Amino acid sequence: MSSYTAIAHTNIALIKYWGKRDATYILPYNNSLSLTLDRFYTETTAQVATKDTFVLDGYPVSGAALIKFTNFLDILRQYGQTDQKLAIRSTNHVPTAAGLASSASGLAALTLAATKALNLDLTKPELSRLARRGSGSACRSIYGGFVEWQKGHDDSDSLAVPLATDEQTTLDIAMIAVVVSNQAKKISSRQGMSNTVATSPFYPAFVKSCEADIKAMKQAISNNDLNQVGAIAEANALKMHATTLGADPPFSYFLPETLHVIQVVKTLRQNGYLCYFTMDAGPNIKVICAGSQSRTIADQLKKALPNLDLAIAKPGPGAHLISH
Ligand code: 2P0
Repeated sequence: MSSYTAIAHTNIALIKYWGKRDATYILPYNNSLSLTLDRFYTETTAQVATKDTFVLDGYPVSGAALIKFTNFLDILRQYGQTDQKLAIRSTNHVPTAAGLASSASGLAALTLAATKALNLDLTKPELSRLARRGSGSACRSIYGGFVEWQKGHDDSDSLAVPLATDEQTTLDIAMIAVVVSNQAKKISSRQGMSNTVATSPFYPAFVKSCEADIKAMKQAISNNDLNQVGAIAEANALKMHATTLGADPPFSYFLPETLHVIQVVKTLRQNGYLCYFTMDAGPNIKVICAGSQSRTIADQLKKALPNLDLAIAKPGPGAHLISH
């Protein structure tokens, strides 16, 4: 029986997805916009089998995690009108010390490999819609470069669209992951966003501001204006994190060291280096800078933060098959 191996790369949002208006179908409140990265990816192999099995990073998955996984396969099977079971092996090529989540690359690679093994030949928009059902941000990892997740009206049109048709960006951009902690976070992004939507009075203001931020970000990207891209992304991330302080009970993903790294980025900026930061549902910082300056800026960061791990990433490709 043929097996199919797919690769999908992780993505980091410049305009954040933070909240679902429909948790079953994973429909977001606002459009989000991300950059797919070359450095971090998931490789997943799928093959028809007598029962569903899932081996993640060399270890068989069982219990609640296996049920979550088979529930997602059921969505793919329902779409393809098939009841075939699948054996899946998945490996995350995200350095363990990178402190980056792998759900976006993981679910995107799984969607492509599994649908191929189920004998479905889907278009990218179809793959994006289905990947979204596994994890919202995964719909963006179907494409490379800059990608917008359009919130849509319902399941049929909530999907990602690349900003450039060839998925290439002319903007010279890189992201440097600065690892403050690689411990699993106490509040998952799924739980964190759901508490925020339900209780934070700041949440509607965040959603409203994302509309303007998306527009301004698209303009900045098409103008190749990295300064604007960084400034808008940094402000949008801080607005997202501000919503968590208004939640009941309040929470924050910041650690003391997070603020220290932010201060270092701001000082570098004052010293003439073009760099901004963004952060997701965890304490780590991603520094946005020009690709051509990324080594210099990483050296400066390392000088100021000698104990923290850094990893430089550039724009990466969309999900693709590597063998079958
Ligand atoms: C993002 N995050 O836009 C935002 C910013 C975290 C902070 O997408 O519940 O793992 O599976 O849809 O996609 C992380 O959320 O959440 C995320 P689910 P997901 O990248």
